Amino acid sequence: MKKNNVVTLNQFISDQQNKFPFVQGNLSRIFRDLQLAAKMINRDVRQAGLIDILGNFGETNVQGEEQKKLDVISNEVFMRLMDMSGAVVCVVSEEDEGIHWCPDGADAKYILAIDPLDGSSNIDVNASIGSIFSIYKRLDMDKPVTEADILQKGIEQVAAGYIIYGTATMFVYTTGNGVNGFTLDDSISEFCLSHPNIQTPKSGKIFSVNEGNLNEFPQGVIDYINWCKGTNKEEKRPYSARYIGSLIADFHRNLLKGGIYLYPPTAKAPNGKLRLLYECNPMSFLVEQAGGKASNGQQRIMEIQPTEFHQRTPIFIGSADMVDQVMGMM
Ligand code: AHM
Ligand code: MG
Repeated sequence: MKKNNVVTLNQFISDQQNKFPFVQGNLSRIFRDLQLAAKMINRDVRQAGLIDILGNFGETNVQGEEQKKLDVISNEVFMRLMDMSGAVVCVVSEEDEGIHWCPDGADAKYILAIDPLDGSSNIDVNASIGSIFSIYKRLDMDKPVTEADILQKGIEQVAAGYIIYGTATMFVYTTGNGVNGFTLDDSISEFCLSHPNIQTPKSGKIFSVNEGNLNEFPQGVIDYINWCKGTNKEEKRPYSARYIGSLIADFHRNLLKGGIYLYPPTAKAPNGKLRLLYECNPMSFLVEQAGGKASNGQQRIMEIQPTEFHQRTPIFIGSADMVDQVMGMM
């Protein structure tokens, strides 16, 4: 990219599309709608401190967790835009129990999975949060969509990404051709290419985990965390502990700087906390495209066969050497 040469996300997507003339443009349409959703949610997140939309919505979602108002709003924004897009047959969301069918999408070929607002317990304390998305192709255009179309392995993802509402708002995505990051320029309301071809460092010095649960982790994970804290000048240990408790914020930092994010199984949550479809698969696609790795402790996250929409999985994700190290110790 030439200096001072501004490339907007729309321009970037249309350039990509021109490289593949057989592409019909439906994916580009979804990306335009995702961008619009991102801008609308960004506006609401930025105003959250000013207008009375902070706090609990008073309902619990299907996971038994309290919903915040902004979770509900973000979910509705995504659904509304996908309903209008005509390029998506259905949406599954962390906030909804079942499948949301898009009225104009019966003949569409794509399926969208979303976590509309992740890390929502951080809204009240003004820490970074984000939206995560993952796109699959339906299995057979001549057959009706069933659960099997949605329960595809992560390796089948066509695209995945997240929007981080941090000090700046960024749209980071992959279609299997590397990872690119775009920062929202508020003055022109456009996402502009700021992080082309993101590669995560092979190793890093940051480990991100909720250490409050340490005593409940498998012994190998406890050993790894103690190893991270041990002293070894050559290996640049002790590493730094950094944990916001907002997956996208922790992931994004580690992606750029090098590091590992761990959500191991605990006694209370033997399958970990994070959801395979809405959180782990999209983040794994991104990290692998950036040169990193993601595992559940036994296998590559993207090779897990999902059996339920809201399935959870333990996850170890980040710089390749760090994921290998914890795997070796488990
Ligand atoms: P959410 O989908 O309900 O927001 O939960 C997911 C969040 C992640 O963003 C974060 O990494 C994790 O939960 C933190 O969990 P814990 O508070 O158990 O450490
Ligand atoms: Mg979430």
